[in-house]
Amino acid sequence: MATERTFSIIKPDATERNLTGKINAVFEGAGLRIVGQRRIRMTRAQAEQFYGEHKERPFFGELVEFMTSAPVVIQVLEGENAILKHREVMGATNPANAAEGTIRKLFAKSVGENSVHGSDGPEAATREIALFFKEEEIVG
Ligand code: 3AN
Repeated sequence: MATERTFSIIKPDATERNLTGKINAVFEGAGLRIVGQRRIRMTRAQAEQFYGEHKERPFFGELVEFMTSAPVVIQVLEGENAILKHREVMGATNPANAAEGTIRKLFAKSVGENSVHGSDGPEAATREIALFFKEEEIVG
């Protein structure tokens, strides 16, 4: 299995509760290396572009409001099989369905305010990383 990179967001509900370090500890413990990281306040335009595929969903407005409501930490994670590994440690989208020990089971407040984002495949990872990071900001 090749080394992969994936895109991660520690969302407003988590940064507000000072959970960045605890979440990063889960990533690092799973063998995911944080090779790029920046704390930003996401703009409405960035959030709308990022979640463009969900534009027609009923929760789109709420999602954009939430993602711009407080700072987020954007990250590039690197490791063997990083995309799937990251999805596994995040847990199911709805914390009610998330497995024990996953980040969403431990920390998420609801299906909307669910603490973390992770790319769902290689194409999304490439697209999402390019939206927020320049290649020279990623140091592997
Ligand atoms: P995931 O983040 O697990 O890949 P997606 O891509 O289905 O999940 O959804 C993207 C984001 O949209 C979720 N992380 C969550 O914040 C929000 N979301 C998804 N489903 C709902 C819902 N039913 N109500 C409110 N927000 C939702």
